[in-house]
Amino acid sequence: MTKTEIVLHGTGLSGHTHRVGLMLNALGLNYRFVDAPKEVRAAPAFLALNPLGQIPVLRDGDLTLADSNAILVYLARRYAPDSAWLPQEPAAAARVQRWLSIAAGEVMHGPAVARMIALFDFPDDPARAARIAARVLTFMDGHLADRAFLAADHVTIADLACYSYVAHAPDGGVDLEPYPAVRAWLARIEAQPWFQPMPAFATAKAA
Ligand SMILES: N[C@@H](CCC(=O)N[C@@H](CS)C(=O)NCC(=O)O)C(=O)O
Repeated sequence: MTKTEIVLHGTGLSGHTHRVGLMLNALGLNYRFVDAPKEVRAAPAFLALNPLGQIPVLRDGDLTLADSNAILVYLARRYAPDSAWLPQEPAAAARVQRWLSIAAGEVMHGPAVARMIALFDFPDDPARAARIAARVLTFMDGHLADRAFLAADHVTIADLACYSYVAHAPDGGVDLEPYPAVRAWLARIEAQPWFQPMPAFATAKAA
């Protein structure tokens, strides 16, 4: 890679990768996508980038950064420092951080794990994932009943962090029908000019 190139290592069916791809699109940044399925992630070259063996990994010149939410924070601060993607004001920043934590906690262990079990034979408890999904979606639906976006009155990295696995909850058998405010929020994200969908389950089963 060249000194100035941005490279995103991920897979087309990874929601963690998708949120980073959305942010790169939103910021208008050119990048090269490198496919990193299971066997690539287990190889020494990839483990040198992220010893946890997880995607996504972002490389930006000399910087190598793992963890999707950490990457969102980096991109917002590095390429849009005065923008609303990640506010500076303490309470507003904390509201964004709360949803990054929910993305890594309840959204991961609920809808994301339900999808991983259904699509990739991930060894986990489907009933537990369904329970956590119902809990977080009920909370999100109430929260979004009188709000357009999760952490502010405009899109922030909190929305990107939560979008992909909530939108693809039905892949894991989690019905979004009971959550109208969540569905309206998904539609608002999908209406953004930088939005690109994550490939649907039908396209492959290889993440
Ligand atoms: N906290 C990490 C989690 C990333 C993650 O779980 N990635 C999955 C693919 S979507 C992965 O690489 N799993 C392989 C593994 O954990 O061994 C992040 O937000 O980037």
